[in-house]
Amino acid sequence: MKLTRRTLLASAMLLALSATSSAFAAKPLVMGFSQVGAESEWRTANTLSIKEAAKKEGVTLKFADAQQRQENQVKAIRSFIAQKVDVIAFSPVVESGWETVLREAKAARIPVILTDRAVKVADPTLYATFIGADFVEEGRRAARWLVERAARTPGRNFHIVELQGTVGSAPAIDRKQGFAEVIAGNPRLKIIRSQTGDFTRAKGKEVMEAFLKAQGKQIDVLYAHNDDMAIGAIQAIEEAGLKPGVDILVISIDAVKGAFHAMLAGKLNVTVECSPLLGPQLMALARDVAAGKPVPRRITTVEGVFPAEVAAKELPNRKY
Ligand code: GYE
Repeated sequence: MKLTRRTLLASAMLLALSATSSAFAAKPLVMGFSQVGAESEWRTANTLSIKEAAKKEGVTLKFADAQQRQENQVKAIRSFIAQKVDVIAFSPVVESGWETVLREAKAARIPVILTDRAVKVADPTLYATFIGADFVEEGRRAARWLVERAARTPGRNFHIVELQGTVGSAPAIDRKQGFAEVIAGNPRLKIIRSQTGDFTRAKGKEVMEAFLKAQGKQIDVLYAHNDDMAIGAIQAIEEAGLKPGVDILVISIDAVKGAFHAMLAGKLNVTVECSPLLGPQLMALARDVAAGKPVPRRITTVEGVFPAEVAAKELPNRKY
């Protein structure tokens, strides 16, 4: 073949074309994600955010729901390792007991990203990064609202009952700690009962019923580690013939739409925000981690506090 300018140009174009198409044909990133469960409105929004972001970013997502059980998460992670996924991400139901399976992922050279909840491990190289909220600060914010509220009625004592999240989970441990830290300085604020409601409405209601039976009219404040438990407890308070939000102040965390509706009905006094919309950031991080790029060790989500007074104005802006 005679090499004319034309044939040269045509073959150059062909080459360029095959280069781009092979780039397009590049294997999509495969992520194994082990989710805690479907225990709350927050979790539903979180799952949706992850699934939508994966779709949008062309990430092949292998999604497993652990139904709030650590052993199911360990099984899921082992199966992701066996399937040789590119990245493993998970939201650990509890903080401890992850060393063995994380070492297995490391041995298989599969990077791990923690989302939402943290783990306690001695070896920091067992995961690449953690993206989620500062739960201790959320607990502090909840308590600060109460401290301000109590300042309006000098001399009055506030007996608090606490509905804790899942035993051993990072948000339950940290939200308890942050709240306790702030009320410690105020002798008028005292926790008289504290028990887990496992982050669900049903359990929140059940435990609140028990609190009301045991403590009756002595309860001034309910502090719930999430909105769903608060919403369940609100029902129990009403069934006991009391007015939630008035006879018993109700404070919770997450700021899901259900909490805004409860605030508009005058039954919830304040909710501290915890954003479940981690999907887009997670996918971006996964690409970087899989490409061996350096990423920050900890990415903290930015959040606010919504007292009932701003509920009507804020509700139309809420995305979850
Ligand atoms: O607050 C709760 C959910 O880990 C931050 O888990 C999350 C918590 C959230 O069940 O509603």
